[in-house]
Amino acid sequence: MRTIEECLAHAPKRIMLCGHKHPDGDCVGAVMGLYHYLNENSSCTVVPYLETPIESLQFLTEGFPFRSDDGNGEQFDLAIALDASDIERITAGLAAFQQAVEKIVIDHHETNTLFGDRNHVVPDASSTCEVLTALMQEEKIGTDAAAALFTGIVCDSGVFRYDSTTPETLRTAARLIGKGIPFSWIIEHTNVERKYDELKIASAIIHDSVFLPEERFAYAVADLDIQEKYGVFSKDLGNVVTDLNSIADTDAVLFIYWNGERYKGSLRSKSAIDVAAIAASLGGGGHIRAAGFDSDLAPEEIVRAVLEKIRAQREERKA
Ligand SMILES: [Mn+2]
Repeated sequence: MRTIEECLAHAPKRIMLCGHKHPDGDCVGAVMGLYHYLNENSSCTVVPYLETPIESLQFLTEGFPFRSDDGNGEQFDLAIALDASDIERITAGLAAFQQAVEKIVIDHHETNTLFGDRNHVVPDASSTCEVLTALMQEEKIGTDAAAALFTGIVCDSGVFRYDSTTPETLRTAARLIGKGIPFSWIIEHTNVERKYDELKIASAIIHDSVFLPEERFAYAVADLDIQEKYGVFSKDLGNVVTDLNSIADTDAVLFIYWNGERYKGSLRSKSAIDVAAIAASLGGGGHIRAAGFDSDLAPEEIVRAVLEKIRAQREERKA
């Protein structure tokens, strides 16, 4: 696929867009970015499906009619799934996606299962928003679309710090900045600012974290007790793993938190360790430098399993 306009080859009248559960900046940015692009440049009815995003991303959805149900009974000529590596990852709009006449998948996850009739997956791209922008005609991108797409790129590239950032990522971001978007506000609001209570619980979790210098590894656990003590729950703990990853002399970090049903593990690495492989071995997935999984194991067992995998990767590298 070379252009978004190719998606419209069968002249759809009703289009639905969807992303994945617990939508991150790239997911919300892609769904809303494509929503604005199609709305402004086609005569189609476009319905974005998204779970309600976290507060720092709500500036992208506020005032726009997105839907969070599964869309059962809704008929669409075309469905486009964005940033979802697997159909199992779709929640909002899932039924509408499955019932659609034509299904297209646009993504950047190497692990994408290619569940569309047409699949456009670029595993080397920093973000789905980068993939999507490349498919758009620059002159047709308005400021609302540009702000959404830029948000996705900065969120998934860690503001251009991850090695998924390429010259093309920066060129794409530059073109979007050229649309006159408040780019420094977007970076600050989505990647720097934190709620006071979130910062307090993060400090407490880091205070009790464990750093193993000889393993170049650190981990922390947020069980239900600490979440209740601070009144901050799993969906607002997303930054803690980034805090852990800022510890010097670590190659990989692990943050384990109770999400109300199970423990979730969130992994980050700076170099040397492929955390996507570790997450996959524990039933999850993600990228080389950022990955996650759900687990029925106790936190100490999760730590043990992850440490074993890290050691194995080091051994393999030496061999
Ligand atoms: Mn993404």
